[in-house]
Amino acid sequence: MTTTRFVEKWVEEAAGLTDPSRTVWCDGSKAEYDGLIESMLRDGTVLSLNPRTYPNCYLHRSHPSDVARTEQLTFICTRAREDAGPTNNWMAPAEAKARLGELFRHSMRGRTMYVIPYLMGPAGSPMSRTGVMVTDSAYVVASMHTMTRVGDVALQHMRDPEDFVAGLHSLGDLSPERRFIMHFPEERLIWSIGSGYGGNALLGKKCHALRIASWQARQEGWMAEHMLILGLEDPDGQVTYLAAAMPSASGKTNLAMVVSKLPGYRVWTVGDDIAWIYVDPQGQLRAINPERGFFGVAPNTSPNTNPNGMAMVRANTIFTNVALTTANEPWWEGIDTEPPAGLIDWQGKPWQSGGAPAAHPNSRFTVPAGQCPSIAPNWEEPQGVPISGFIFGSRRARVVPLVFEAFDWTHGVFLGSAMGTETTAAITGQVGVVRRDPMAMIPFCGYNMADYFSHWLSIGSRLHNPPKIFRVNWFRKDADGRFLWPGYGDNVRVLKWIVERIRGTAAATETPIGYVPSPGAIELSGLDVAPSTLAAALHCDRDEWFEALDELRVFYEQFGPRLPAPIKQAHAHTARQFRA
Ligand code: GTP
Ligand code: SPV
Ligand code: MN
Repeated sequence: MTTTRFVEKWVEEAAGLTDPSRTVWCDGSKAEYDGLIESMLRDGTVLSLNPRTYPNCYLHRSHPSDVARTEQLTFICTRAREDAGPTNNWMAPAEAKARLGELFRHSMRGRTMYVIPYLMGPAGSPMSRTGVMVTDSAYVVASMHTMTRVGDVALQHMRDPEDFVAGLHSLGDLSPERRFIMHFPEERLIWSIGSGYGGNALLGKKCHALRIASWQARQEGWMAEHMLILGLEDPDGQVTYLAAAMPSASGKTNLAMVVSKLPGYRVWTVGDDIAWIYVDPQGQLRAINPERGFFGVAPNTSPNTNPNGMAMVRANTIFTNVALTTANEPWWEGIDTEPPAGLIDWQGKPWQSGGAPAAHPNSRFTVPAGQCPSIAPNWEEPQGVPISGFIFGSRRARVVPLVFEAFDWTHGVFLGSAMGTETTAAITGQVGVVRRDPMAMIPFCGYNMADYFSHWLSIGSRLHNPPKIFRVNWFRKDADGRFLWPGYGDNVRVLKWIVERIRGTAAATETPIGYVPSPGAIELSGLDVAPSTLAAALHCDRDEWFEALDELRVFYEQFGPRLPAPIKQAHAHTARQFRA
């Protein structure tokens, strides 16, 4: 393995602190993956699924208190508190290191320390970045194999001997009392202890590719976003690439690989969770997917809602916290089959009908992206794909219409900053409460969110032809609590309108919140949705918006003078439009 003195020195320090019984350098090979699986089968960390119907697929049951991201235990540790901003937990770097140093001391005693050099982004891309993480969890190593590019390829992409994000991870004792996820963006360093769960433990993902990367992106003039990337192919074969930010468990994976219900249209998948986006020399935004796999939500994935998702998890997949059938197959709520007799729940106990869900609501699958039937042929293109439009989507039972378009870049940044959403099982805590989640980045922005808004505004001024920005909401409900819009495959009808707006051909009506599709502009052929239901889904209620704008004003106030003036002005302008 080619490594650098700086990498070796950092690994030695990690071993000095955690005191593992041995250190293994990972090469990312299939033999290594198979060996990890074998050892996890032996110690019960994973169970084998039906080798005939789910070849090379495994079930992992996590500790019952370690099933989702824990935002209250996640910190940004910058020298100055204001640089983390009011929406992040902050701790002084020295204090964080003192407190976690105690927890990490000897934490790997009797365990193996795996060293994982990983690359975020396609091989050969100038956008790709290297990380080196150490961990005492074989499950984390196997997951990193699927989610990132592990081994020599990572070290070969270092631009200088110190060019890597360092990540120290230990399961510790898995107690939430002794769990912390710490980020030191000024040192490109991550310390995470006490959790084996996805976003807390696969350090390449949220910790590196979003929190540390967003800090670097601001310094270097690019963007690290919680966005899917897709290409919509129209009946003429023309592909338009869009990137969409949606909060956790709010539809990115599903939209990224959606099978169109509109004949002639087809969606190509580039990424389902994170986009790294840069301005090319022509002033065009281009995006790469820094990941190599999908860590997707299992519940409600079915042959009807997400056929590509169902097809891709039939091999080489690790399922976490799903239920198990007597045929040794995975099962979850919303898979579209009745719960079979003899079902075992996510904690390994016989499932009781009428009781708690059999699969944990945040149960997930980890699968190589290349297995997705709709994976774009150019998904690993080093230059990325050109982005023609941005979508901000969230979960709102009320207030927010199915789709509308921003007036311009600045107004679109305002709409992104104004996003609110109902919380989901992807984070520990209450589900279904509305919170502010600008650009779906509230848990992932590694610096002051007011500066993040400024960064978005400044990117716009560097663009030759800024992408149009759209707001969507698949989750609006009627008075009886039923979804107004069928969602899933029918969302392509909305994507079609979006692409036609980008090309200047679709009809829209100007309203105080933006351009809303004119009656008839959204294709409803072959769909059992009455025009009046669509009108209700698109309706903008004056009183609801007044209330929402007021909540937003309170949210903005916490940023004080750091909030960029154009955002404040867009907010004030919208409120005035409603009054007029
Ligand atoms: P993270 O991986 O947590 O970042 O989430 P994500 O944004 O990729 O969410 P995902 O696509 O996995 O969707 C989460 C949940 O929302 C699943 O239960 C989906 O079935 C559901 N969902 C996705 N799209 C739609 C839709 O169009 N309509 C409705 N009603 N539900 C949807
Ligand atoms: C999310 O919560 O937004 C996820 C899952 O994508 S995790 O990687 O666990 O953060
Ligand atoms: Mn996510």
